[in-house]
Amino acid sequence: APNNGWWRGGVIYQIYPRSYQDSNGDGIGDLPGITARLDYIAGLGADGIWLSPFFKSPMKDFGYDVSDYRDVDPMFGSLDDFRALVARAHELGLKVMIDQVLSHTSDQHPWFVESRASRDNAKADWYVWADAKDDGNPPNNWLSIFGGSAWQWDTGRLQYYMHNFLTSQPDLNFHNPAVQQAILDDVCFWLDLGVDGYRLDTANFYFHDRELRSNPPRGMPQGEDPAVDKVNPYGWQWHQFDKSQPENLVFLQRLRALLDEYPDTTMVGEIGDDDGLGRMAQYTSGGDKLHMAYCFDLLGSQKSATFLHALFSRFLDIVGDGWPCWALSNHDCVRLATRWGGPNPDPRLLRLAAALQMSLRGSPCIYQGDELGLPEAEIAYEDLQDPFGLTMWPKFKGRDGCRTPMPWDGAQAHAGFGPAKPWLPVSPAHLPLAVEQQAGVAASQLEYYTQLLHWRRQQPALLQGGMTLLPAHEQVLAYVREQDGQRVLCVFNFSDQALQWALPEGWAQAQPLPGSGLAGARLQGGHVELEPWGGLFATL
Ligand code: TEU
Ligand code: CA
Repeated sequence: APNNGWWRGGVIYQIYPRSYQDSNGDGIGDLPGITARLDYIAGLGADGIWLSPFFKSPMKDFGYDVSDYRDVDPMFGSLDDFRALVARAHELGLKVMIDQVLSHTSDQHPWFVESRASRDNAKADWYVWADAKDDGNPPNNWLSIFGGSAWQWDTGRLQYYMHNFLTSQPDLNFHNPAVQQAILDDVCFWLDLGVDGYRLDTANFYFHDRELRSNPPRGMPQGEDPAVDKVNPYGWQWHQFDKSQPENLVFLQRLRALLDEYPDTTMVGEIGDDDGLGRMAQYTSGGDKLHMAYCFDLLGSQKSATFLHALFSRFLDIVGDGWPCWALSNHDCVRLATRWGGPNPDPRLLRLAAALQMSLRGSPCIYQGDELGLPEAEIAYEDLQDPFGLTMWPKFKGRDGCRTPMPWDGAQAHAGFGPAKPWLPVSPAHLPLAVEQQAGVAASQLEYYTQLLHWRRQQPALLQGGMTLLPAHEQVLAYVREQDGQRVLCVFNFSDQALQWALPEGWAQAQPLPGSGLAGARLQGGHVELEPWGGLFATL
């Protein structure tokens, strides 16, 4: 299918339904609440939304444990509420992508209830079952991302079943053709409801190594701070999926063939992997698998110009005809403002991060609230809801801190999220940063994002243009984007020092490209005067 849909360069806005807007006063966000806020998202300048799961679920992993792929959980509303949301979004010119959690189901999904009932029922081979080793131990040393063995002993079947996350998230056996067909049918259901695409949960985990080979012992790749290192928080080893990648690619081609029957639809895969960039490039190449994929490289705590240069240098070397989605936050990691900005994030840094995200080759994904510059919320242990936080506290404080209610109006109860006490506390630090407190305020983060997104739509070089990195520099990351004769020089000072940066060969006549809202830099003779966390866009 042609690689020129809305998604290629479009801005995706991620919504965590539980925490966006509560319309019926149960303290939990819901679909009608989202529908009421779509004009805000359209006004911001997003092109599409990605809704995290709202399907029937016991909510052990807050919806990433699905017990019915074809229905809305009553706490979020009904299928009719979903139809109304899609209709309103399309009225506003917003595309709608929904999460698809295909690699595992809830243990309360009827498929698993049947599968675990015996060793010879029709669904017996729909999950990954294995005998204990002679000593009664699990078949191998695979680990769950949520800690501990990836194998759970089932007293019914007297066998282990595999789970990459909670024990209540048993892994589907994609090697079974009947499973693939059932999954494809469920995906089709939402396409027929008019969705414009999918975010695919753990898109590299669908198949496992059938020979159950143990992972080689490996150290934990260290980020700057293992507690928030997204690549491999707990010594987890991605290897259980390496051997089965060829089958994974074939399934992605089957998924793509299905979507190609629905015009202008798209998929973005979530890639958690040792080599996220490489997997992203592989999965989005050839126009016959995923349209886009995001990896965790910008979801860690590293932000130096040196780190970024190395990252984008490798990206450009390997991406070929692939297409990345650049996320700076999501519902699984510490919010950007705190992760990169520390306890008192410098607003200039947050603006620079947004300018980076909006000027890279690829499609940007904004996590709800990052347009307000929200810091990570402090959650007390007794308020924790995320099982990942409970089991890992205090080494990893869980994911609730990035999932607190969206602040709409700091002057209203619960920041305007809804009439009832929300399921997680609203962060007091978010009240002065709420939408109402920033809308119309010239120097606010919200107005900056709005200006930046609308400006970006007028820059073809940024939407789909090529990208050439300029030589590495200790503090300054710089690259050129070009398309149809428009060349844009992007210069970002990823340091807290003021400095001068010499214009590259051929750019002596550079002129500022106005209108982005980015500040803190000016052209001066043959160089750029950069303030801390300052940057500029220039053209010839
Ligand atoms: O996340 C996959 C994944 O790798 C993350 O869980 C991440 O590594 C982990 O949360 C450490 O922070 C997806 C969803 O985004 C996540 O919310 C789900 O918990 C997970 O899959 C299971 O469905
Ligand atoms: Ca509600």
